[in-house]
Amino acid sequence: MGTDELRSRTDEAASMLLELAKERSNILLYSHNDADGIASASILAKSIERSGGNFTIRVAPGILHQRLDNVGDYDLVVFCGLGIGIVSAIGSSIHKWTAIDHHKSNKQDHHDNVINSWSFGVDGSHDVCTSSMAFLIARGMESSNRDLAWIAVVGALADRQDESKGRILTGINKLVLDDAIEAGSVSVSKDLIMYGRETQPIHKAIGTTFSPYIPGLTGNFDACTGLVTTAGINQKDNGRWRTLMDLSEKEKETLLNAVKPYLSRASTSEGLVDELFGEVYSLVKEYQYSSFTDAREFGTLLNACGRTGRQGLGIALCIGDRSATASEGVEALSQYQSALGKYIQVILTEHGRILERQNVGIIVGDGLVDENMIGPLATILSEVERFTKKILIVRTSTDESHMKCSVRKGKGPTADVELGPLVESVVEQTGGSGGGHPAAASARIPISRAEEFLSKVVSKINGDPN
Ligand SMILES: [Mn+2]
Repeated sequence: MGTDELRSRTDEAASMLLELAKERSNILLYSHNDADGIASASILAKSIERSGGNFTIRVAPGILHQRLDNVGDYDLVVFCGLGIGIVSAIGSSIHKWTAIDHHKSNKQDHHDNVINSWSFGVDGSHDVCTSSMAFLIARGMESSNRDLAWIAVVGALADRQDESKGRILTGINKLVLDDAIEAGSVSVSKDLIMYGRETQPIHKAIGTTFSPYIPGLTGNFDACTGLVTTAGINQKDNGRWRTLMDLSEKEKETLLNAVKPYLSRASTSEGLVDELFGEVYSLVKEYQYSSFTDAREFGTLLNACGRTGRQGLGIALCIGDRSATASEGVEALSQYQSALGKYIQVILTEHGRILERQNVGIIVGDGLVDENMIGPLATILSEVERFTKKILIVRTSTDESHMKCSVRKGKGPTADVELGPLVESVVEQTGGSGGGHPAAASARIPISRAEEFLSKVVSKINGDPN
């Protein structure tokens, strides 16, 4: 089992898709609403269209809460990254379907139609994501679809598959990256990795860097301005704000050295500095100095679209007419960033928002956090120093009498558990739905069972087998 077997399955899926597309079939792409899901649907949609087929895209907040109505009318349904539970959710309503995924489950590979990387022994946390699998299928349909590889690179980075040293892409993601480079759409270099590398004033780039979270600087633009000034770096050039891209190598080194002491305040500082410098991926066909040129920033943009109900915009940014959508994309991005910033500020300052239970931190987002935003919020909070050695649960209430929560491992050494399978097993006892990856999971639980769910998760994390 391994990459070759996985690839032969994606090749099989490619042949099926190609055949159906050539028959002008109607294909439904049913995708997760995160950046990886939007990227997957975009890649497959474009490939189907090029081969003559018709596609419809539907985007959902995950298998956890899917509405599988009116899916039987299509010749084929492709589920992208919707997670565990798909087989039972489908029942007998669809005659032809396939699913690609990289979520980790207790009951993997129980259906021939599910292509899940873990079933092939391929690490779905680092080496492959849904969009890189979608790209393998696209590439299998027609080798000329190689020009879509950049979209999968964006999906992989947005899914944080670049957590190895030097922030590199590995495994199948690396194969996809090589295709993107050969297609002339991505170039790789080494640089400071901060948010808005090409677009933001330097102090803003530091202040909006959430990965890693820099204590004292993230979210604190005044401190960032002070730091840049003290380091002797000019913030402006002829009245124009300089960006990280404009800095000389010497200035970048100076800046990194100035940031280092802040990182060492974090209890898990070791290795954090490494995360601020590494491979950066530029989308060379995009307008320079826009939010579209840095592949990580593009990924944030897709997440912003997905999490704020603008999935169509995200897809259009990947494969549609850019001129009509660019400014709308930038607007979505800024709303998304400011919502996250507000949530973090309230959570860290308002009494009662953080509950500590042994080595688990519970963040109460009820009445504050939009249910679609808790995934990205949990990811950012897991980088905050206070939670780095903990497992973090971010919860919020939904308007349909449910509690939705996202569970993350903090940066430091945490309890040795696999969160996706753990959440899945608790959901079996409490009702609701849930699952995910070893270091990131989510669930949706009837509000009446929420406390029971949380205490079961906490005790399992702390080693209680029941
Ligand atoms: Mn994914």
